[in-house]
Amino acid sequence: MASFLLLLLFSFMSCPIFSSSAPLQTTKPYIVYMGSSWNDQKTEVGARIAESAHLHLLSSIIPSQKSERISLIHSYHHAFNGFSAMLTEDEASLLSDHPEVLCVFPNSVLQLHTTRSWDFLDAQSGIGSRLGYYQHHHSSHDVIIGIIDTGIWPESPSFNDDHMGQIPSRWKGVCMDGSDFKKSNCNRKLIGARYYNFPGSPRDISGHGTHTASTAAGLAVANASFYGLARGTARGGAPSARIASYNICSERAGCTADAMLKAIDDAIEDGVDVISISMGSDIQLGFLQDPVAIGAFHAEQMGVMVICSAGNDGPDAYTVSHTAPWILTVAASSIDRDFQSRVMLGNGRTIEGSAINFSNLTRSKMYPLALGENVASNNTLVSDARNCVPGSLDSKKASGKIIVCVTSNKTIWKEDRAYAAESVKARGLILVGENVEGYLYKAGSFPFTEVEKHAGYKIFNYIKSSKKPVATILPSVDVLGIRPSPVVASFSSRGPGNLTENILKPDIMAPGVHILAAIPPLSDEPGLPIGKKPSKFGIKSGTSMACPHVSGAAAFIKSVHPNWSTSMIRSALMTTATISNNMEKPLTNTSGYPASPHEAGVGEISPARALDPGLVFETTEEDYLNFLCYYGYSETKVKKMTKTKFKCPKGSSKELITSSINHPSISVGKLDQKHPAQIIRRKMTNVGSTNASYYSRVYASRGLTVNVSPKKISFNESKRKAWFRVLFDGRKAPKGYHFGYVMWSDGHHRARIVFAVNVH
Ligand SMILES: *[C@@H]1O[C@H](CO)[C@@H](O)[C@H](O)[C@H]1NC(C)=O
Ligand SMILES: *[C@@H]1O[C@H](CO)[C@@H](O)[C@H](O)[C@H]1NC(C)=O
Ligand SMILES: *[C@@H]1O[C@H](CO)[C@@H](O)[C@H](O)[C@H]1NC(C)=O
Ligand SMILES: *[C@@H]1O[C@H](CO)[C@@H](O)[C@H](O)[C@H]1NC(C)=O
Ligand SMILES: *[C@@H]1O[C@H](CO)[C@@H](O)[C@H](O)[C@H]1NC(C)=O
Ligand SMILES: *[C@@H]1O[C@H](CO)[C@@H](O)[C@H](O)[C@H]1NC(C)=O
Ligand SMILES: *[C@@H]1O[C@H](CO)[C@@H](O)[C@H](O)[C@H]1NC(C)=O
Ligand SMILES: *[C@@H]1O[C@H](CO)[C@@H](O)[C@H](O)[C@H]1NC(C)=O
Ligand SMILES: *[C@@H]1O[C@H](CO)[C@@H](O)[C@H](O)[C@H]1NC(C)=O
Ligand SMILES: CC(=O)N[C@H]1CO[C@H](CO)[C@@H](O)[C@@H]1O
Repeated sequence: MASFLLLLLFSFMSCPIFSSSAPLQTTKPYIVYMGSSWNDQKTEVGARIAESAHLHLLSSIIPSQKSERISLIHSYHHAFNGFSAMLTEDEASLLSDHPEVLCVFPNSVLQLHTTRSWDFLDAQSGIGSRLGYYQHHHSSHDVIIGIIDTGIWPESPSFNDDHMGQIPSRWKGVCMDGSDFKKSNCNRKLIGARYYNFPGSPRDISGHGTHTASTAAGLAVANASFYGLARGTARGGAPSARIASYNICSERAGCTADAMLKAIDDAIEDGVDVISISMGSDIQLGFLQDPVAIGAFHAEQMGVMVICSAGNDGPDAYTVSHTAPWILTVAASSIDRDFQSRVMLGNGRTIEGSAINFSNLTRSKMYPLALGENVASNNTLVSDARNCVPGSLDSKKASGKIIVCVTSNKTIWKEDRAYAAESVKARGLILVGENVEGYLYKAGSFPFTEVEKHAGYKIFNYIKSSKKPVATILPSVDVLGIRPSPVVASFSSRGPGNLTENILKPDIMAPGVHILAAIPPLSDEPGLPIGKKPSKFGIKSGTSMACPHVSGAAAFIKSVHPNWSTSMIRSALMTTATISNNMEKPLTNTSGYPASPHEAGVGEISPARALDPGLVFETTEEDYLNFLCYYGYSETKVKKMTKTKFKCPKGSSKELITSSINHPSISVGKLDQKHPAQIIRRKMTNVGSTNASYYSRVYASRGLTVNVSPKKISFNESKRKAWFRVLFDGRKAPKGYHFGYVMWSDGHHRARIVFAVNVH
């Protein structure tokens, strides 16, 4: 057993694994992480001392004849200590063995968590419509949200600063000049703007950062729409909060890990309360090789809450990113709005489809209807033409017709199918099949719609039975009250976490399908109808869009409860999340099955209820340090991450992670069927009425025995905190994951602790 454990730990303890192949002399950017910052004075002098220490360390590694290479790309010294620099593989390897260094890993490019090409369609954000009370709750307390993203479009009406008071005096951030961006572009709403990749600017031209910032904290803008679609008031989750924008992306370099670390370090020093990150790495290597996990750890230490998107790699399991327990990880759901575009057939039948298009076709004129395979170009595979594979259609045959294609070949994106039809001058395109990508394509002026399989059969039958089949595609309209909703988006990344199954991930779910928010009014934004001016609002989908909903909600709670710690706010959001949809049924995924916590986390956010959770689970820095020990990092490394005295608990093992953190959810990655029960402890803090009595109830799937003790807990003036234990017994349970929750209620408040237990 001992040797097995050792092996297991070894494979995780070492940071990056350097290949022992021939030494490479070419250099590339590396990040050198050195733990907690000792620069307490926060002065210019302190910064210079830190930088010279970093240079000194570099010069001890880089040979003197290469001294021109002794320079830093970034120096991190506010909340944590480290730097990035150009190194050879050998130098990186040498540095990683240096006693002052925790980890060395190559710089990497992070992916934005919108669905493909930042281009989706979408609707009024759920938070806007559901949280009308935000308007009545313009709390005076100032909360600052840092958005680490692609920058911002400062002229958007969402960032207007009318009615905003003076910038809080604790704010230490800056507004940087950059190309097409002046200091004066900042105001009392957008109070800070930085960028990190050169040449660059705080200005957003991709639309991603503007969209996420306005979703988190955009001012209410009446009559916003995407060319008439999704018309309504666009409003951020915390419309009274301030925004600080950190652009870590550039067209040339992408969004880089070294800039991410620098932005987190700056944001903490500048004085933000919440950091919202809608991007991540494709691969998860380890908590101390992940720039977001490292930065967020130190942010949490300094009382700054970090909220991240789960990623868009669903619906496969083990795809969720940002799995560190100190990060709030957000899955994406649909909202109760959809966009429909009807097909009218020559036989008078109408068929419902989903699309966003701004075509000029009308009800009164029909166009010839043809299957893709019937307009195939010579020497092409029938199956390719049937699928509208680009290049498979003949413009002589297809021109002027509405084409019908299937989606049996899943490797082709709908954008490409639409392009295939449009480029052969087809009059429109009807796609038949399931919307596997989970978002709608913005077809601009091209008549385009998607229909379900059974509707497709009606079209096929009509074409077969008619000599001259004709049809038209009617305009898109937005449809409200879609049931069921919310539904877990198919693209939303799924748990369990790839690094450890003893923390439940994702944490929580929020709207991320077809979200309407501010964008730069640029003519290259997809979906622009012919002859229209670029829109100031756009529709996008992705967990990128879900994350800022939670960031806004967290800022809102912070504004009402300024003294609450990050863990109290996280707990309040998690224990009050809802697990039922607008049909009063359990949440589902797009296949119609109940959504598991590996899909939806603890459920959909419910910010209004999170204001008054009754009970909260508080975590400490020590919880997270213990977690790192249990995960397998050496005490030498973990000690460097804190300024307080710390020792790893004796007998560290991954099994102990579940109970090492007072997390508001429970995940038991392995419950042995042959062994006696496992007991998990949690500690609650009463933040509701002083004299309150809470009773527990358990909801668990059949076979798994779950017992809570005590069953009743009474709080009073002198007793504000209480422990309870949850016993899991899997001896009668079938193998595999079991889900459920413990609910504590005093008749008024309800705190739900969701659990996932894997019986082996
Ligand atoms: C909303 O905007 C449209 C044009 O986009 C305009 O026709 C309409 O009058 C506006 N409605 C309100 C209430 O301002
Ligand atoms: C998950 O972990 C396995 C091995 O531990 C690795 O091969 C795989 O690439 C990881 N997946 C992701 C998405 O990081
Ligand atoms: C929905 O959940 C069911 C049951 O867990 C699963 O089989 C199915 O693959 C899921 N569908 C999606 C789209 O995730
Ligand atoms: C509709 O738009 C197409 C271009 O997409 C144009 O060629 C056609 O003339 C327009 N028809 C009408 C009736 O405006
Ligand atoms: C395709 O084949 C037909 C008949 O064999 C021929 O008339 C037509 O010119 C061909 N088209 C192209 C683009 O080669
Ligand atoms: C799907 O389309 C691609 C071309 O984009 C083709 O290479 C592939 O063979 C097709 N797959 C199937 C199953 O037809
Ligand atoms: C919140 O914190 C401030 C300063 O730390 C303190 O003065 C105030 O009493 C606290 N409020 C509550 C409700 O605890
Ligand atoms: C709580 O109960 C105690 C004893 O019953 C009472 O003295 C006290 O006033 C109560 N506190 C509140 C806030 O109701
Ligand atoms: C508070 O509750 C504890 C434990 O239930 C009890 O021992 C104590 O006497 C109570 N204190 C007051 C002031 O009611
Ligand atoms: C929103 C919108 O403009 N939708 C258009 C979709 O296509 C139909 C015709 O096929 C138009 O009539 C709609 O106006």
